[in-house]
Amino acid sequence: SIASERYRTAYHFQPLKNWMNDPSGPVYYNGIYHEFYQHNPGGTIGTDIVWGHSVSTDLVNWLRLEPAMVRDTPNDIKGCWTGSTTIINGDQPVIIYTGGDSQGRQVQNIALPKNRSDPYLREWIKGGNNPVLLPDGPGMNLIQFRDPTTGWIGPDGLWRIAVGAELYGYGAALLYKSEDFLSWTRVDHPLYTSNASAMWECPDFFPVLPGNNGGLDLSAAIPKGAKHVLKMSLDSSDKYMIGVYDLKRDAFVPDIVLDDRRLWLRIDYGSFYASKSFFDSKKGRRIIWGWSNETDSPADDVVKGWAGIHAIPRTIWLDSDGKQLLQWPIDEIESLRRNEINHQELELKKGDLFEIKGIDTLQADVEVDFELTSIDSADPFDPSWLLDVEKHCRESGASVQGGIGPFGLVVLASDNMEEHTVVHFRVYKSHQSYMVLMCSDLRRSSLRSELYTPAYGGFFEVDLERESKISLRTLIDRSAVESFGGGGRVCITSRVYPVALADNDTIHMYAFNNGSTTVRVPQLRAWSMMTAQVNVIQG
Ligand code: DQQ
Repeated sequence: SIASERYRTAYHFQPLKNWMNDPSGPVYYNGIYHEFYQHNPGGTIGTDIVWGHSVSTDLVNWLRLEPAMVRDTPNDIKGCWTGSTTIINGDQPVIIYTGGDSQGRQVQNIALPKNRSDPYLREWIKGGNNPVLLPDGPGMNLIQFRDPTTGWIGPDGLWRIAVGAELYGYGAALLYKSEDFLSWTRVDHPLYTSNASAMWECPDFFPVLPGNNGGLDLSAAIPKGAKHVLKMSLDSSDKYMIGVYDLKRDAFVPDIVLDDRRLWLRIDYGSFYASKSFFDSKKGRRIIWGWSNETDSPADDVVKGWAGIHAIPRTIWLDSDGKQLLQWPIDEIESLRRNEINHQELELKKGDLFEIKGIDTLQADVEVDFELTSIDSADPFDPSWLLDVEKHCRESGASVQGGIGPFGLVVLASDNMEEHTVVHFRVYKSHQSYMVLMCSDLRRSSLRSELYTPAYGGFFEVDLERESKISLRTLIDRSAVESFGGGGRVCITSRVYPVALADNDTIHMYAFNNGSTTVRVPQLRAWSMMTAQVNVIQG
């Protein structure tokens, strides 16, 4: 139906139609960015998965190619699942991916481009010696063994990869070694395992430098002061640990071990899963992609004819204190900005609602700084909130007045506010510092039923004596609301389906404050966002 087409995103990555889930094997090679994706070309549900393939020169506009791999061997007949691309011997791209084999096992397979001089690397040939890895060895589970990482070279000159698995029933990143990337042996210990959870999907392992947003190549020598990040997907969220890669033990050693996985840091606190990063040698940065699932019903997806988007690619790096990752939408996305509006020195007193006019409220990019006029009335922080931040967001929504906050943005709001999505902050005083709560509250986002409408939330720490501004950037793209708080300390991707949007009603956007402390807005900038060429039929 025409109405539901209005939910289709205009500048987030998605296929022309049908189902998409994980990003797989992103890579920059000879001037071209490749984005492969878990894709069901025949319908809007997540079955019969092949590797969809698109290429780009700017990570914004994408050209749709034929699938790079389909289910056509006994080693992947049940699905060509998630994997990674590695460039070996300086110039040879190799995909390693999971196949669901004819015996129902999960195995790892290899594929190589048929013709490296085809700039788009359209055709991929599966290795004659597939599968290169079987789920055998002590403690393994035949159906919990998948999503190999990009390879890296160890000090002994051998290749390594990690594979997500359940080892003796616990979440693990298994470690494998190879001389030629074709024949692999399992190292006698995992890269890392934790008995705080079961299966880890889509592990990702990469080096980062504190305070330096330049990315590091996985296979380069590890610079002094570098840390390593281990990311794993579980409980419908992407969690990560920061630590060091101990080369002697060939193992990841986290800085902090938290037995309760609810306390693990998250890449994104919203609808965001199965992310994968890659080193962009063109611009010397690390970029992370994640999948954002629909939160309407499978029947809605059939009507829409599509399901699943990828979040905006983000540069990812380590905060200067070494304690958490920061993420920011890649600069290229700013090429879609039009009609800048700019407000300066606004003041938001308790109860103020300031309408942001003059831009396309369905496709927008908003950057706003909130400056606190005082920090005296911050309410006390309760560490138990960290165990269930969504519950805390539900109990302290935009209408619940606090000492500092809630303040933030109201987006995709209908005329009478019957429908609206709120992205807001609250500031709390903890022992040594201040804790900022960021929520993306979808409970009033739509009048429709059968939607998943949580109040997502995450906390970050700020040194308010040093930095009295809290920034918010929100990218609005029809059914996607993707927000970056505190310069990318907390990211929340949300999916919303307002009736007013489908009905072509006027949609509003506001900045607001509902806390007792006045908040200044030294600067608020917003833009309309153009529609990108994303896998549409060219012409
Ligand atoms: N999706 C893939 C798996 C992976 C899961 C299958 C994560 O390889 O574990 O499409 O969303």
